[in-house]
Amino acid sequence: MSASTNKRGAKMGKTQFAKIIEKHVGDGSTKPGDEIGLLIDQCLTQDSTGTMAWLEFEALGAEKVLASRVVSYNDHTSLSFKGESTDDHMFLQTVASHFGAIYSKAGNGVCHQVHYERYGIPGQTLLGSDSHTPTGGGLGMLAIGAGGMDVAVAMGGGYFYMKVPKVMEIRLTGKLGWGVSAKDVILHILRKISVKGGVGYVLEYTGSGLKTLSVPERATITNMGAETGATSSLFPSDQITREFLARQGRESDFVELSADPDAVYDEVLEVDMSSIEPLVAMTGMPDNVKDIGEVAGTHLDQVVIGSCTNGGHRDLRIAADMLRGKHVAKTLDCILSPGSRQVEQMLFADGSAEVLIKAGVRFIEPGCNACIGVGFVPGTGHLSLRTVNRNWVGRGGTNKGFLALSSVETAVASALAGHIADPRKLPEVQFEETDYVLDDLLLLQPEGPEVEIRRSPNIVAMKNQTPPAGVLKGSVLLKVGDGISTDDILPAGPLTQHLRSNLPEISKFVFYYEDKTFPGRAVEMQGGFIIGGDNYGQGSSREHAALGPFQLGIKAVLAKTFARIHCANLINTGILPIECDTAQIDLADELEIDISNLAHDKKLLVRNMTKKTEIPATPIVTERQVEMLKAGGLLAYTKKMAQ
Ligand code: MIC
Ligand code: SF4
Repeated sequence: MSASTNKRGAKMGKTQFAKIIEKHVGDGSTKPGDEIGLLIDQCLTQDSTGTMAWLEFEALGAEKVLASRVVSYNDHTSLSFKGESTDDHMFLQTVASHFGAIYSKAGNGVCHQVHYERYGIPGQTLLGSDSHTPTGGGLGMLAIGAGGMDVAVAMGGGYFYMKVPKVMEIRLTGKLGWGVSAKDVILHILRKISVKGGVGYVLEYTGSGLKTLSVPERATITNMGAETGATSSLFPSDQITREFLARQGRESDFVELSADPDAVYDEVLEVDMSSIEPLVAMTGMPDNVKDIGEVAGTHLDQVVIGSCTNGGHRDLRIAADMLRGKHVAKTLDCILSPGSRQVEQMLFADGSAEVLIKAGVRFIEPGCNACIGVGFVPGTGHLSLRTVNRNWVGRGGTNKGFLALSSVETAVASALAGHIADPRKLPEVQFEETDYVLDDLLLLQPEGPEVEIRRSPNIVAMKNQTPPAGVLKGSVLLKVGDGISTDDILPAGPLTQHLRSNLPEISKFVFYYEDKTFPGRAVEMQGGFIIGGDNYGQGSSREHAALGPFQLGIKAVLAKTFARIHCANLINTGILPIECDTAQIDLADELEIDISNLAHDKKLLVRNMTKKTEIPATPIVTERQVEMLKAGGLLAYTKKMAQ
């Protein structure tokens, strides 16, 4: 594609996003709104979505991975509180080795952190079966989160299809003051644009403020861009990126990349970093953001520091320096888990680990741990302040305790005080860089097809995808409100983490907090419909939020609007997403939807047999997805196309 022109015919520069997709278009078009088939250079899977992704990869019949680098991570349930997870890990280790992927062992850290440290390459594409895959954008990589099936296809060398998003420029100016950090920048952006503001966009960072942000700080911002609903977030690859890669012993991976100075964006958001104050997202949604002054003094029972958002050395070293010679409040529990083993080793090498332990911090091995509700589940009515990225009710492994989100600086000041506190009131701490520890001991290189894949009885292949009936019939089994997250559809944490490879068992937890009778009723009635509200399925890439309903026989989900990854997961699984006026449908209504002429550009009619009404509806599908649905889903379709 040549440089584009504006309405008057003048040449316009290209965005960084446009430059990357032009180099990776394998099918379709690069025009916003059109469908593109993207060539994927690298893939990552993690242990809670990875078992299904690898089972799906096997079901495709490929002999080995074809993407240039594939890494299977063990991070979400690395603590293996149940033996089933250990079984899953053995499967993941052997399946990766067998098919030619690198395996990151338990204790090596969270996929996103390890990936940008050791493998990310500016200008390349990365598809990961985790919604925070865009963390890699901190390095100038186009990193996108997707469901396991899309990742399985990409691992096998297939294209990743998506609607080409628009590009929002986020122009950073100024410089962060003491006590304010990258997390506050993304909380500020979330407050401005909300958890829906990034839907249909890539967020591209530019401006004079860029030079003040290191790669790990940029990665905090791109990580939590996922909470705006954005497809991805991108920082340029500049001198700061080069230095970071050099310190990782990977300077040869450096490629300079940025938008043209005259690039034209669909939207622009100006962010003056000098004016940002410490912020806290209170319980409920990541955009429930308050100024520190509004919430300071709120009692806390727990503080959790780490995760893929704030688990880097800069953050944890600052935490140690703020805590040096002090003690966390007696009334709360303070937990810290580094994002990676590299960070962990650096904290030991520079003495920070000892400082943290002396301060009364509980130092846990690198991994997702508390962030996904594996351990450290808050007590009844408790409030936990966390440096993670999600604070939905139920997220920490319970719906009885609550989560708030902040920077590391605010979390540490609060851990010292026993309540939410302003870090700017504490003496300023200067971050000192130390050498990166380069030790890839827990990153296992593949050995090849001679490796036997070990499977336990908990690993159950999914049932076959079959073409749908011409008319979908059934009753409305559940009606939910706006903003339903994948955690609402299928909670993570202690309830289900060990069942990620067992659909018949995990599907018993679908809508667990919403309505415990739902799975039983769905099975009894042999499926039916779910009615959702706005932004249905926001949040994680958790394919299980589609696979669980598929297992229970759900035929279609009708909502006001859908979140991107979940919508794709529904279609890949064989469930039709339909947008319509859901106010006209109630629980237990009998519906009939004729899909025999399903087309991407044709409306459908939802017949409400109970109310004797007809509701015009839009199937959220592309032309290719119509074919996919007719085949029964992505696996069946990919196999059919390969014949
Ligand atoms: C999350 O943060 O919600 C998770 C757990 O990392 C998920 C993936 C999963 O459900 O395993 C995600 O973000 O995609
Ligand atoms: Fe792990 Fe939490 Fe990051 Fe998800 S958000 S990858 S659970 S650390």
